[in-house]
Amino acid sequence: MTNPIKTLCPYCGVGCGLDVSPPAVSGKPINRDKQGTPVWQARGDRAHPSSQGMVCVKGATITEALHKDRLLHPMMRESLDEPFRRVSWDEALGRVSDRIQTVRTTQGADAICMYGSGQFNTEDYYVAQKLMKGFLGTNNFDANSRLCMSSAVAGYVQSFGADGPPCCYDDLDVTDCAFLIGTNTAECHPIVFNRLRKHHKQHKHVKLIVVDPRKTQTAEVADLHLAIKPGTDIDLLNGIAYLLLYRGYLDSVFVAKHTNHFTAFAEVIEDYKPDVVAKRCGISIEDLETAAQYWGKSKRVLSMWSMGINQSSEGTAKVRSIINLHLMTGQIGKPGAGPFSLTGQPNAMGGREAGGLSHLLPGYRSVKNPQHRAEVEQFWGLEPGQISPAPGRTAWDMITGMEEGAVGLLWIAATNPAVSMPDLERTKRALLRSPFTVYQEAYYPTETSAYAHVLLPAAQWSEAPGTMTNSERRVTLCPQFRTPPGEARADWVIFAEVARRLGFSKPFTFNGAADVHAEFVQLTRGRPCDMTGITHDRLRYEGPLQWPCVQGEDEGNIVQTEKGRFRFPSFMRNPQKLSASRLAAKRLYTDYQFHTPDGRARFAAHHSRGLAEPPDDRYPYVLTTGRLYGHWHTQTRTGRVDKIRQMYDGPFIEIHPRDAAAIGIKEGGWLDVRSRRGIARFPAKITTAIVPQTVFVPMHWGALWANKAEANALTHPEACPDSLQPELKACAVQLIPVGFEMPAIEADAPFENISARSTSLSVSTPLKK
Ligand SMILES: Nc1nc2c(c(=O)[nH]1)N[C@H]1C(S)=C(S)[C@@H](COP(=O)(O)OP(=O)(O)OC[C@H]3O[C@@H](n4cnc5c(=O)[nH]c(N)nc54)[C@H](O)[C@@H]3O)O[C@H]1N2
Ligand SMILES: Nc1nc2c(c(=O)[nH]1)N[C@H]1C(S)=C(S)[C@@H](COP(=O)(O)OP(=O)(O)OC[C@H]3O[C@@H](n4cnc5c(=O)[nH]c(N)nc54)[C@H](O)[C@@H]3O)O[C@H]1N2
Ligand code: SF4
Ligand SMILES: [Mo]
Repeated sequence: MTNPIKTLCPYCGVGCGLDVSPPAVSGKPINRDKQGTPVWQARGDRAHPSSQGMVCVKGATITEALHKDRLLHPMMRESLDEPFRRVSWDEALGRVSDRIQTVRTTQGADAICMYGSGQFNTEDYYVAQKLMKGFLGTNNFDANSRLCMSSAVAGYVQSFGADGPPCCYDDLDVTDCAFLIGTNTAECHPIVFNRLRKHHKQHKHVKLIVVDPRKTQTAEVADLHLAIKPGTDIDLLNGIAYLLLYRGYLDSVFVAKHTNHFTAFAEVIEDYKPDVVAKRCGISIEDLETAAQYWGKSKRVLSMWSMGINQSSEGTAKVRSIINLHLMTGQIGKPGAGPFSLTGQPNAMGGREAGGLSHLLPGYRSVKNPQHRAEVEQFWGLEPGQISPAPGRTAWDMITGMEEGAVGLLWIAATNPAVSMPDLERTKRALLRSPFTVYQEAYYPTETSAYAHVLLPAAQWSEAPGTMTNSERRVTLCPQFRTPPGEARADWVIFAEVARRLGFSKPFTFNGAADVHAEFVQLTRGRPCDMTGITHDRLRYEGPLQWPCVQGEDEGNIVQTEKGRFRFPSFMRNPQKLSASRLAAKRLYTDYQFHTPDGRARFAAHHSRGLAEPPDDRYPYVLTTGRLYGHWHTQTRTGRVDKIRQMYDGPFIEIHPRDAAAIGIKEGGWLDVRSRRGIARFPAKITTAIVPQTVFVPMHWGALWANKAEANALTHPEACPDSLQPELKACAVQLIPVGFEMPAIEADAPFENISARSTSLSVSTPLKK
């Protein structure tokens, strides 16, 4: 029997290790999906330090989605109302590079935009940055991480002087108090939650606090669930800070030695007395006191957060307010403690390392910093001044850019903006105005393919090698173990080929993904995310590695045996040295030296500003949106897995019984949900799991999977001024009951003839301009 192949689950940022085996393993029946197609089998990898053999339903079923409805060949059309025709790679890439040249000369490089994804490998991210920011000289590269992690990035940078979650998953096993705010960890980061829950169950003293307007599966097992009103997180956090200060839990030595700006912060929290805070948040004073007590009395406090914090018009301030609590109690840089942002996508972290947002450069650098630009220009062999000092367009700025006619070419890869962007009607209208859209995808169709002029088939996970970094800064190699279907190619290979066609031949000639990686890590040398000690080979033989991992300090000395275990080879150097340096990589800031000029962390003094679009008489309810355990985003993969599809009947809206009675809606009755921007329809799910005056809809059902059930038809693009991350978690809506039958609605024009579950490449996507 052959050994299983070790890789990483390509769904969420937990980054679980997978053991995958071919469909046919000798002595066993061939593994097939329900349709009878032989498929690889995925299991948890016990040797992976992050997940220790565990997986959730998404990871366990990933192989069933890989072969269905794939985009197999490049396709092209002159205008969006024509059908696609199959073309060769040569024709497609010739067309793309010609168009780039034309736009550069007629409109300038800043009329070119690329919108990428936390589902890229680090190698894909890197080559895209080199092409866009380096050789084309425009910073118009942004990723869907703008909708996801950018508030966490901005918060870390402002408070600590650099990005990078300081904690690790081993902290889950040793903390005394877990403070989960704006995260439905049980459904969205299940294996992180499993580890935490096991520890929580085993140790009576361990407290679990959950802050969420919904009683999620995460909140159900909490010792304390604070069901705050949406948008009152800063009130709560400042309220807890007030109590910590006045109940004697301040670590004044830590504050004096390792922080700045405490006085300004202390002045702000004076306004957050318990009675005021309890009222604003809609919780009891006792619960607020309990939260502060749990925090203050625990030796080790680990806070975790995700989209309930980041997706907010005050997202960065929320992140910094969480960090404030850690700084005032000295809860950082030690086991079981620290502010831990849970990353959404499998390689959102790698994206940050490679500079994959429109204000970043590789190696945790910033386009605004002249020295950073000079370092990268020199490394890439560019003329000084070639990298623009101005941050490029964010995802939403690309939409407004198309509205203004300022975008000549939009290149979308590994994301499905026709479902996931805010204010979807506006987004779709803008996409219709794009004069030339390239869409690089693994599947066909997706909702976004209707807006493309050129479709480029991408090899996805399992079909091309690359690396990904998970939430605890651990890099795992994802080897290729399947042949890409049709003519699909790796994303970075496509970027590099276009670059060469544009005349940048030598800088974009790579000898494989390992070569791209080796070049990229040189740009992390001496940076907070130093990965110069990591190579594809080392990951292959030694297994996943956390950064910082500095070349020379720790070259690695473990190999894998046939049994998949690890042992020290005979030529081993000092194992103590290895473990010391690997140990040092587990947690950041153990020496309390932060990446600010004076080494001190910074307190932030922020008042609560509340929601960007608060409810009013016309739109009296707050709509919040989010995820379900089984589905992944826009369902391109999970919608094609039988087991997962059977878990959910379809989209729905959660509403409190009191509100349901007030508007006269019964369980299963249809509700028209209207915001200032759009309309969607859902059957009602009446539940006390949501606070009154608030409703919840899942984000997973785009136009291909349901009729008018798009969460983002309703949301708005108002964003945090620091992170520019839109407030996808809240908008004001009205609710209108429309009976028990799904009301007849006008078909969504681009998809009249497409059923997502039975498609072939001959399907055209007629679209009226
Ligand atoms: N099953 C599954 N897992 C996933 C994903 C998936 O699609 N499916 N996607 C991955 C990605 S990319 C991401 S970003 C993560 C997201 O992971 P999470 O952030 O955990 O998921 P969400 O459901 O988007 O939102 C979390 C919670 O925020 C709450 N919330 C809403 N408004 C507020 C508020 O004002 N304050 C507070 N405190 N909470 C609020 C919501 O009620 C919701 O329960 O999940 C990752 N994991
Ligand atoms: N209302 C609302 N909207 C939201 C959110 C929310 O909470 N509420 N969350 C936001 C967040 S946090 C996120 S991360 C986004 C996610 O939103 P999207 O990024 O739009 O969602 P996905 O379905 O993950 O899209 C990824 C696409 O990449 C394709 N793909 C997979 N692998 C590869 C590959 O290797 N190469 C290429 N080229 N393509 C590949 C998949 O087929 C899929 O179509 O949604 C955002 N939108
Ligand atoms: S928890 Fe995340 S990384 Fe782990 S198996 Fe599930 S989806 Fe994959
Ligand atoms: Mo995300």
